[in-house]
Amino acid sequence: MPRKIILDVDPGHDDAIAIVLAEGNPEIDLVAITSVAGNQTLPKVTYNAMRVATLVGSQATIARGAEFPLMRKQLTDHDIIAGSVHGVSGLDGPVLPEPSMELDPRHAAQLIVDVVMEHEPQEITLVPTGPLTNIALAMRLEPKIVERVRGVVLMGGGYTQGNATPAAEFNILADPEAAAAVFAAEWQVTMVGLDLTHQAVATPEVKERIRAIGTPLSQTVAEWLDFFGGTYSSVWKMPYPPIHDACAVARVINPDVVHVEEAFVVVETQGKWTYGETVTDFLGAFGEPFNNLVATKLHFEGFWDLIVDAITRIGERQAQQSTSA
Ligand code: PIR
Ligand code: CA
Repeated sequence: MPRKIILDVDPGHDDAIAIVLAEGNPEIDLVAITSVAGNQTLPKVTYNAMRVATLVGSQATIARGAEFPLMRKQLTDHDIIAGSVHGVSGLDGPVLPEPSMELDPRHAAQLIVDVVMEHEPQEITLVPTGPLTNIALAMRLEPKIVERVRGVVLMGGGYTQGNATPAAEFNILADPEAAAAVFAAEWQVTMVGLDLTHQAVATPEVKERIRAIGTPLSQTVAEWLDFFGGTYSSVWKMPYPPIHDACAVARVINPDVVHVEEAFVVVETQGKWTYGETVTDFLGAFGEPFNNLVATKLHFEGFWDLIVDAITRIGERQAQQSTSA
């Protein structure tokens, strides 16, 4: 039985690749896609989510979520909105199809609640790859979702580094109070943070493998990697771009690809210099119960095999549909 997930995203090049992976992998049933302001404004990321869903022929229900963080001021283009990383559209690069579906009329938080409550206990896994505003809102709207979901496997945080500040990763800093609530709740949160995702880099060999698939989708993904790689090397001085968000989906598909360790994780919401830091205690120094799984080691080849396989399968599906049409 494929694992049913809700992807909560702010696309974003790596969010887009997370959607491709979720849609193309047979172990995943992508039930819904929800949008949240993060890498770009809510209208832009919602539009991007719909365009990517159209590109891959997704049947997922799509809903628009939170426009602003719960408490803090929204990060602006100056300190983020990752205009510098993802471009003005949030997903600059190749031309994408216009959305072929309608948005669900519900708010993302309501859709998350409805989907979780309509399914059996432990059937739905939440996979957030943007700020955690929608997830926090959904928890407050219907606290029963906390024990009903199978877990939350999120891209965000880090235990040795930040990227938005020296201490804080972007998705957490974008809405630290929402993140604090999500980490503190009594569900199993798997933190797939920067220490893990910085291992998931698109090297020239990887890009060549993807281009060689030779489908329109593989070309689009390769161009995303080119764009993201360009901004990563100019803004971050990193030679190759890390495909953060796809790592969370990969963890759900195959736990062996993303190794985790138990820890206590808490989000700092008071610190002047450390606001948004995911403080991670692997050794029990705080004497708190280990409430989280924290991703530490990526199986690099296994990860890219999953991506290549997903792109290939979507291509085969689309080729079949165009010959039978
Ligand atoms: C990536 C992101 C934000 C800023 C940079 N520099 C790079 C987005 C990604 O979509 C991912 O979810 C997370 N935030 C990584 O910090
Ligand atoms: Ca993201």
